[in-house]
Amino acid sequence: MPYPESLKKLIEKVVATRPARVERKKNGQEFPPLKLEEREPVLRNFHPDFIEGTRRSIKVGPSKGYAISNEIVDLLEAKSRVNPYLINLLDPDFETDVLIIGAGGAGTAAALLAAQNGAKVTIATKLRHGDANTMMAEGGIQAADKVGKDSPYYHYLDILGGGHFVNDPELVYTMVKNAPDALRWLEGMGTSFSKYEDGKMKTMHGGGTCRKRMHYAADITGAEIMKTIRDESRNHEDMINVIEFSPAVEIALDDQGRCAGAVLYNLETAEYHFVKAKAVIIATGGSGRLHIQNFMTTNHYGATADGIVMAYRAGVPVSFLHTVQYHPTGVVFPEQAEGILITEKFRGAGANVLNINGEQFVYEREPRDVEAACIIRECSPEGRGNGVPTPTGKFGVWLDSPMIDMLKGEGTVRKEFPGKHILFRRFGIDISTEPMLIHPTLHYQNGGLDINNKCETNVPGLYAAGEVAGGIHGENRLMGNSLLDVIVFGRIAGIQAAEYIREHGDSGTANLNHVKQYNEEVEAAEIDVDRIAPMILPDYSNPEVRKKQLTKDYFGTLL
Ligand code: MEZ
Repeated sequence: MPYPESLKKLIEKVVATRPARVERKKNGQEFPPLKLEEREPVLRNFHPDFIEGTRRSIKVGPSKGYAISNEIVDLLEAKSRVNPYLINLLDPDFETDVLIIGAGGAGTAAALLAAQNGAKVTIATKLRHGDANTMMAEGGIQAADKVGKDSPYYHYLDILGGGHFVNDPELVYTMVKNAPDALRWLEGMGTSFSKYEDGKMKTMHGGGTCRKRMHYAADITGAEIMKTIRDESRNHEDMINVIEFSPAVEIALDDQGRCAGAVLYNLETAEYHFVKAKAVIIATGGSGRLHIQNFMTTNHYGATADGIVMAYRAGVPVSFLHTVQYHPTGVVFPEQAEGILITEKFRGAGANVLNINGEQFVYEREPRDVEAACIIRECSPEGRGNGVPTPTGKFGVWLDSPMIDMLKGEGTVRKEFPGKHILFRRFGIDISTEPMLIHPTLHYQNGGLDINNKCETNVPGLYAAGEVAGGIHGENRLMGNSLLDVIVFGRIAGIQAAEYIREHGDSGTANLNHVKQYNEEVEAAEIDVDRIAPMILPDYSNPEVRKKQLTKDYFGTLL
């Protein structure tokens, strides 16, 4: 749907202020970033993490007492999908060395390295291989690879600053140190990064970075990386077997408390299967599809926190889940594309963020949580009330993409942002001449399962990598560090799981005793036990229709 007349009228205000804003930028006169002491009150008053009543303490399990989003607690305080007394684990349907749960960036990188280190791998995935947030990541991957101009030291400091200095320093150190190598690994396998004519990789700034170290493949970096590593895993079919449409629903342990495999649910046949494994890597990604606080999301349909639920029941604590990342720029109009990510790279390339009067109100490269809070403040009636109303009564602000062509030459938007240019063109909007209407959108699970820098959890033989793990990004992740995280820690998890197997051999007889105990703990805590988890897929059906579908009459009308 193109912009209606009401929005076209408001765009005139953006056009009116544009020449002066472009001129200021060309002269290096940036809108002033907030001082550290100015950030805090905006976050406290406008970031969704701080809204009263949106978190509660978990009543059961290893992180009992920890207050996190209600939507995640609902899943942790739920019963298993399977009856642990009825599932037979003595006769496995599949056996493997390493079972990897999740087939996005972290899972696939882990598979490649586990196989390279001699392990037979089975990947079990909810949807298809590559249906994951990695595929949807746009803007880039950070790596301090410019000797003399940048160093992992500066990258480390940026990450700590962005994460409010509470990140796990060992994990941050491991990630930045391995970043240049991870980039070389991807390039060596054929990932096609954007380059200058002389072959040097293009790099950009992201919010909160002191150096240009964001490497990218136009605005489809995640898809390019995912395609490369998925293809590479297909080249090793003798070592890597992929089971699609089969999400894991419970981890199995052996009599010594070691990880021994997982129960899968076949979405096509509705049957349960047991995969016996010597080690398991959880790489199930995040939880955007829980729509925390009813936010729209950038995430793929399978992002429902399944890995957290399963590992938590098996005894793995969680941390940093009290913060959630809302990406500052998600589509708010046209509504058909609601929530879809508009990469931070637009702001890195110079696009201003503007209110209903066409005025800039925030420096465009604040760390994500600060940028998102400033946009919410601008839109909200309790804040400044300067949001742009959409035809259905939502609010957003403008992201002035046409500035980029004025700053960097005509055709830049089309060339550097082909994904978004095509998307908006489908709706009759040309983002090289018209701004985009945006609002913060639920993007990333900052926290997750506790791991160390070998991706080990506290359960022997159970590893976690990627968005499902917590600690690396502290309370706020910076752009380009999630693609890096999945590659660096995916690779480490693969290597470590293969090594664990060499040392420990086969797992013992598998059981679901921990699930029985967890169900009992949930009952003892007198929690309303109607809910079951993992969720597997979000349910967008109308609740009224859903209720009706359960009645005999409804089936009568269909027959
Ligand atoms: O790391 C991200 O989340 C990222 C690169 C997103 C984006 O804005 O493109």
